[in-house]
Amino acid sequence: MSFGKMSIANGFLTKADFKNEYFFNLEVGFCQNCYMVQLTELVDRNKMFHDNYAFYSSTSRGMADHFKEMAEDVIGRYGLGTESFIVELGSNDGIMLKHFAERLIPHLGVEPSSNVANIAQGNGINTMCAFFDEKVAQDIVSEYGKADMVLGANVMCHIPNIHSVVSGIKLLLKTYGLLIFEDPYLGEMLKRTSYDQIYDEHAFYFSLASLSWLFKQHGMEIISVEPQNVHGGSMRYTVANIGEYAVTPSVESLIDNEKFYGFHFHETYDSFRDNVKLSRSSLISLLHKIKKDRKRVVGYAATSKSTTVLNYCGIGTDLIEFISDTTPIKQGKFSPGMHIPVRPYENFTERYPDYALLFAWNHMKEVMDKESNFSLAGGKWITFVPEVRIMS
Ligand code: DWN
Repeated sequence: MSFGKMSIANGFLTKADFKNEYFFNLEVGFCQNCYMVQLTELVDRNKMFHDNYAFYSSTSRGMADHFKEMAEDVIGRYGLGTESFIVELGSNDGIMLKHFAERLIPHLGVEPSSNVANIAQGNGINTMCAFFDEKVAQDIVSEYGKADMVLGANVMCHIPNIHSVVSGIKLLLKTYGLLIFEDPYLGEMLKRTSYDQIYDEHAFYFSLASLSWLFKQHGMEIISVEPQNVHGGSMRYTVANIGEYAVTPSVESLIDNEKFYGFHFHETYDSFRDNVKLSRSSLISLLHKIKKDRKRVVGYAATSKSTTVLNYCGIGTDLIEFISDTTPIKQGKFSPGMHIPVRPYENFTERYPDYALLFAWNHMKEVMDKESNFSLAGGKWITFVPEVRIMS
């Protein structure tokens, strides 16, 4: 399915940048051999991850809590301590690794965007600035030795050269070592029609079927799966060398579920495409109706996901006044492609709009908890996941 001409999801720009803005064709395909759903055109990684990367993991309170729980869970479950060595891929500003650092557990973050890597480093979290691959894995082994555990949250699906990454992880891990990672789950994206998960940074949309095939090529297998209630429905996978650990029943159960829901057939993706088109037309009609009624709409959170929605639906400043966001690096700039102004969060609270279009729908609870005054003032929320509606 094609979403047409698209900008870099986190490519927030100044007016001077407009004339040189980069576009690509955002399209996803499904492989009937390996069951992978993935982008068909990839953007050069240096255009996405660099010294000005606009996403700082620590912008959500809910995600900070989630990664604290994840760290505590793996430390407790696998008895990690000062003799262990763990590596996190795509460690961003150190939101998870800090919990290992606090317990003096030897660790290393590998993060390609230097601005966020520097924050982690400044907070005493051992971080190297690099795109992880087999060569980097070899360098880490030479300097630190093999790892007990490799972690990744919202990173594996970002890396197109996935075979080099898996080879690197295998090389880096001890024989009994574990890879534990989580990413948005394809099943949730299909169920919720959350097509906004599709953007340049997300090269893959993983299912258990596609990942099992992938890891098998490298002598590894998924030994457990655990659904996570973050980022619109994610899955946490634990992966080991084949035969080293017992495979838990969670794996068979999810395989059966994916078969039941037809993840192996292109018809499933055809239905998703139809649902996406319906979602687009409903959102456009709703916003036009609101505009006709002369009401104000402001976007809430300039998420990466919003770039897909705004460009695919052709929503510009004619329908949305501005987008409010808490990240300083985005404020004062314009949204990729549609060039909607991104303003500080305070611009939202100072003069509430009639409607707020919630781009951070994945943080719904956190947002609703802190925005009760908006509703009290008569403001209404618009969401588009799982369907377009004004929330009561
Ligand atoms: O995979 C990825 C996910 C995990 O994080 C990355 N490729 C990039 C990023 O995606 P995103 O930008 O869609 O993430 P979020 O967490 O849905 O949105 C973050 C943005 O929302 C930040 O710019 C901050 C903003 N925000 C806000 O303004 N007010 C977020 C919250 C919770 C808020 O209350």
